[in-house]
Amino acid sequence: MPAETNIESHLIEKRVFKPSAEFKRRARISSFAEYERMYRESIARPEKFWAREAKDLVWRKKWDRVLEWKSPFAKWFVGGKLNVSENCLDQHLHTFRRNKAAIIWEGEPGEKRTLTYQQLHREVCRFANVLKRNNVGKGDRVIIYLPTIPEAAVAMLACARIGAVHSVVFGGFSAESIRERISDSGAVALITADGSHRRGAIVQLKNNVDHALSGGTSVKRVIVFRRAGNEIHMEPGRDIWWHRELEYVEANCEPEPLDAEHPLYILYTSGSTGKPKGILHTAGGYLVGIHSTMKYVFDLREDDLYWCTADVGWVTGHSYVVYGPLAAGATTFMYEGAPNWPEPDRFWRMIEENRITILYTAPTAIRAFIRWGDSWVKKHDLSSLRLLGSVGEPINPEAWMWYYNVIGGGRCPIVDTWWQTETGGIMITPLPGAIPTKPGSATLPFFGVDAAVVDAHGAEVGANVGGKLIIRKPWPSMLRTIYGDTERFRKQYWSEYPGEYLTGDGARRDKDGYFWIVGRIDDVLNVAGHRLGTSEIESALVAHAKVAEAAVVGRPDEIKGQAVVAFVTLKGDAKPKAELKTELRDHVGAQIGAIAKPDEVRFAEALPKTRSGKIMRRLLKEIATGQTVSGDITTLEDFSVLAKLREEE
Ligand code: 7RM
Repeated sequence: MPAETNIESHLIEKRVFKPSAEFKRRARISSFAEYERMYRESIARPEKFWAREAKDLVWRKKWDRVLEWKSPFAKWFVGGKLNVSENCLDQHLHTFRRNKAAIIWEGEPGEKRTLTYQQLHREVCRFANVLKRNNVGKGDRVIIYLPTIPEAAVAMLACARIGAVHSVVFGGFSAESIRERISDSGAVALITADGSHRRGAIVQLKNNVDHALSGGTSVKRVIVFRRAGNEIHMEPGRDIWWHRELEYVEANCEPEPLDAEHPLYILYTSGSTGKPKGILHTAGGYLVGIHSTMKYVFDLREDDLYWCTADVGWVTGHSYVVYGPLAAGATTFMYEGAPNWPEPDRFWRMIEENRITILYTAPTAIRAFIRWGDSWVKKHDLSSLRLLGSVGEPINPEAWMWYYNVIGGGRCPIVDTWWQTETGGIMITPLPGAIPTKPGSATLPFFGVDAAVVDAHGAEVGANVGGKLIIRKPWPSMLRTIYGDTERFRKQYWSEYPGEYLTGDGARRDKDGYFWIVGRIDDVLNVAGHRLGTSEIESALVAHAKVAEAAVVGRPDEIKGQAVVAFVTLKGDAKPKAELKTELRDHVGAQIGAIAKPDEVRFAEALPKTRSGKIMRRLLKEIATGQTVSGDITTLEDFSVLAKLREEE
């Protein structure tokens, strides 16, 4: 294959970790052979496979057809009726789970709350009645702008109960982002809090909402939960208090039976250009996909205490903090605040105190923990953990090893789960009792997922050749469209390889068929005719003892086409000296080869990231080329990072 079409790979990882006998003994899928058999069957007869999975849920009316596929439009469980909130709540009330903890929550200042399934059900019913009382009905869009508190789950489930469509906006986003999402979705109501706690300070949520709504929008009602107690303005005729409203409502609210294809939520995800895309998910297929991955990937047991550290404003918070665990009848742990508040051992303290058994977090957090030092971890007993998960970015092999040894005590399998807002649920992942893991690889596709790496013509590439990651068959939790923009939906995801879903990620498969995600296709570098993914160079840098984090981007270069620019943050005591730059260049040269050696190394105090922790390479590219930063930056977590990077130019 010519170099222009394929991404090259130079960093080959050789370590393999087999599931332990101990883990296999109790696992749902406990051998590779069993995974293979089920996978093959799920690809050969997907409708049969998914119908079986769907039977785990409660349906008010059984579907007539499992799938109707008129590419690129899929309908799953056609003719079926169900209610997502009924599946997450009511079904458990007829079982011993009635008094089981559904949510165990900790606020950043340290308050603790536990809601049993019975209690959560009651809160959701009452709040659903509050929505109804305020003229929110089936099909109406509702913006949820809340911190990661139980009320976020209550609000989401209450919408699902009456068939309203929620759109959660990250608590860290600005007034402008809220305004944009209201206008795109045509939301009639907004649910928020006075404020939220973050690193000891109060985020002025309600104040942001006031700015977003000034000048008028489609929002007629703002329901405000009192969380932080900060003083706020209440607009007469528009704003009402959550706790006051509860005084007027009953605790009975029957779940509305909804078509399987009824919209459940819209979640906005930033595009590199233009406005954010409103990814639309629908009730039936989504819940089937989420429930199935929850069960197999996390190998859930009834007595697990499961903690996914994601904010509810990210798709991971939707699928694996709220809907997945609750549909499975699990206990989901929620935490409102920052991982280093009041000190960098906050996570480990909560794991020890609550005896958390499953931890699902992001590489960005893992790299921060490494930087803060092992002593914070060592202070705590983490022996309750039995399974670890990673999501959001490629996990650098060195970070994987640290996670495995220092957090997992060499005892816990790691599930590195690849998926997207668009896919709704996990797509490529190890099954912890069945699939041997390799540090840095998301391993193999989940059941029913027909993933492939292809060249420019759509032909599958050979082992260790990079290309574009696509999904060749529809799956239940797939996005249905971009809200209000079907043309963009077609163009963005389905036009390059007609009938097949374009993920936008670059990847390769190794000789065992394992997938290695090398980053976004837009970020791939072209250095003297060699196409290099960002993740390998970054992983080589992160493997250096003094490096905490690295982001690699291309800068136009007359001779090479693109020059490699590396932005590097250092660990605690390392000094940003000129000699270290040379050392890092040579280190990459030795690890990968001369072609990948950064032409320029820049030390940074921090890298620009989204609220879910993804490095925004697009901004770094603009900085590296001396351009002004343009395009959508509404998802940037900390604007001061950008200012500092500019100063250092
Ligand atoms: C769940 C989520 C999606 C993008 C995706 C990838 C990257 C996510 C992994 C990963 C390598 C992983 N949704 N990504 N998980 N890359 N390994 N395990 O993150 O819509 O916010 O982002 O994130 O580039 O396309 S998302």
